[in-house]
Amino acid sequence: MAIAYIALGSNLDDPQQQLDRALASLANHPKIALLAVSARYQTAPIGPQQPDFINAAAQLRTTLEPEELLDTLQAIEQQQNRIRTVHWGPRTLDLDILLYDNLTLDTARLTLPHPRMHERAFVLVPLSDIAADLSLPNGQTVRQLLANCSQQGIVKTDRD
Ligand code: A4P
Ligand code: MG
Repeated sequence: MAIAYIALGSNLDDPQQQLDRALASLANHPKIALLAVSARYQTAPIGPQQPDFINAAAQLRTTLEPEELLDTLQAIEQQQNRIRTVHWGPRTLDLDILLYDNLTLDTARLTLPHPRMHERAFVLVPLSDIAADLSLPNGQTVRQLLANCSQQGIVKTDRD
C-alpha cells in the first residue's frame, strides 16, 4: 500500500469536465482510493502559446506499483482521447505522478519525484491545498518549494 500524489491538467475540450471524468475513473479503480482532491486553478501555459490550463492535484492510496500506476494514468489519458503532438503542447488530459511514497526513481519510463514539480506553481499551488507540510525525498516541504516560485498567472476557479 502506497500514498501517491498526482497532477491533473487539461486545456482542451471542456477542461473542467475532463478533470471530472479523470477523477471519476480514479475513484472507480479497484486498486485506488481517492483520499483528497485540491481546488482547481486556471493557470497560464508554460511552454508554447496555447489556451490556459485547468490544473489540480490529488492524493491516492494504491496497491499498484509505480509503473502500474503510470500505466493506469496513461490508459485514462487514452480513454479521454489524448493525442500526443507538440511537446508541452495542448492536451485534453495530462496525468503525472508527482510523488509515490518517499520513492526516488529514474527509469526510462518514470522519474520520481516528477522532475519539474519543484519549480512549477501550477503543480505546487494545488498540491499545497492537500499536502503543504509534506516533505519530498530531498527534505524540502511543498510549502518551502512554493515560497520560492512565482504564483503569477494562477487563479482559483469556483470548482472543487
Ligand atoms: N514520465 C516520466 N516520469 C513521469 C512521471 N513522474 N509522471 C514519462 C508521468 N509521466 C512520467 O509524458 C512523457 C513521458 O514522461 C511519459 O511517456 C512517461 O513515461 P507525456 O505526458 O506523454 O508528455 P508531456 O506531458 O507533453 O511531457 P512532459 O515532459 O511530462 O510535460 P509536462 O512537464 O507534464 O508539461 N502549463 C500549465 N499552466 N499547466 C500544465 O499542466 N503542462 C505542461 C506539460 C506544459 N505546460 C503547462 C502544463
Ligand atoms: Mg505527462
